[in-house]
Amino acid sequence: MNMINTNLPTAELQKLDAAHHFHPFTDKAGLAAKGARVILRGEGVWLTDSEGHRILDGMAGLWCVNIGYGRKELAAVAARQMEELPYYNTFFQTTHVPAIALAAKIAELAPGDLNHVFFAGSGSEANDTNIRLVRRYWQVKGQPERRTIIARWNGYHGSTMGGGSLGGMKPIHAHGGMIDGIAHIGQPHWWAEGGDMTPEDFGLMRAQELEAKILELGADKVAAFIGEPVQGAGGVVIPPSTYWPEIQRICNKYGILLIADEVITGFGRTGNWFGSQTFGIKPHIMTIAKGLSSGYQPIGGSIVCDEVAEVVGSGGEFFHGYTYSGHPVAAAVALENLRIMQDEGVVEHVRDVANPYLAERWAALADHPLVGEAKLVGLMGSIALTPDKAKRAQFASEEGTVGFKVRERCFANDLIMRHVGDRMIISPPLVITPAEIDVLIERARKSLDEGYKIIKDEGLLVAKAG
Ligand code: PXG
Repeated sequence: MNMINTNLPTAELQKLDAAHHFHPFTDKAGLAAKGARVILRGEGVWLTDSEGHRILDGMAGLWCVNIGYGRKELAAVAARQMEELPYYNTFFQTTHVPAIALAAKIAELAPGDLNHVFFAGSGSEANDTNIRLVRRYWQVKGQPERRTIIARWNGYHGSTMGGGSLGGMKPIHAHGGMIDGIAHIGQPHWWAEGGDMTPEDFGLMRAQELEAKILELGADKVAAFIGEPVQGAGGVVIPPSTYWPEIQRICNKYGILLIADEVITGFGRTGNWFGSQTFGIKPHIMTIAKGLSSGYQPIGGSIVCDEVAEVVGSGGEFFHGYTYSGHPVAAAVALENLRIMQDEGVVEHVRDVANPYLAERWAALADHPLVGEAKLVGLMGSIALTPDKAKRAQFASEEGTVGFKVRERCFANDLIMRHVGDRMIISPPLVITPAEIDVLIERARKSLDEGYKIIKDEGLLVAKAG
């Protein structure tokens, strides 16, 4: 098959897929036995698969298709750019118009003095850039010992060796190890780990782990702290209100660089252009990707503040970069995506229309017998499934067993709502309308009802001891 042939029967596509396509984060043998779902096309918040199902994409692809599928303006810009200049690099004292224009636009949108953009092809690459950038910063400042980066358990920063090491996902560390000079502290996940504390006290306590870790390592050894304003892949963990102000205070106190990983929270997801604005964070560096191009092209980057850019820039050549840093087609498409977001008021739509409408309906799901809490910020939400709400109990079954069963019902009901362990998560395209939110909620409730029945019938509605 050397052309894209969508007329092949599903079973044949699945067979070829199983034979030759090695999927990310997938049990290869398990998928081969079952067959992958084949997605053919998208329009707005809707996907169509090879069996003709019309699926509401409650995850915006992988948290990225912020302006929705099928925007022809982006295809037109890509075609035009490919004809004019499909590729040129930004090494060797060279530049091109799409990279210039996109960097300037990002600097205009980013808060404060985040004025300098180092481009990458993805969020993982951008975080690898950040590791080298903050270590180089301290070298140029004459403190080369300052190289450890502190991150959080259950954070996600990508799956390259650098990004995977910054992330706090033990199964990723287990496959191939970690790079050196990374340390982890606890996450601000009150529902799962807060015990008898109030969310505010717990948030403060978790933030203070940063100070304890800095003192343990020695402040003169610590380069930076990195965190997602809201943990996405970790299960949409919205931190208590006390958390980020305390993290900021500690970073300021010890002069530690603060990196906000905005790969998911950037470009409107939380109802502001950046999650840092929603949570009052003032980072030195932001990691961006995903919503930058609404996923229409692979592009990411690091937005760097004046001081860090000046220091690193004063140290001679910075030995870092990617063939596709500032790729002209990706940059042109990202620029058009941002133009649409601004012209159509997509961030305002999230803040003034979609979030208020969804917030009310999402919160109402907490009435469901299987649901402990239903949280939402902007258009990223999570539901904690539990056998006992009052105790915030976990299930006795292996973590994720129940979540997987509910996700299977979502798939059967043509809703993409993911599970992370026993949490259900959503992150729909930012352009979702109130009528589409009604469909999302209706399908989510139906899936929870069906899942609840299955879980009861299978004897899984049992709390873990302790
Ligand atoms: N940082 C954050 C906060 C992310 O969410 C990355 C970095 C890495 O970006 P790239 O473009 O290299 O993938 C991400 C990516 C999931 C899932 O299962 C989440 C991501 C990627 C793949 C799966 O929720 N986030």
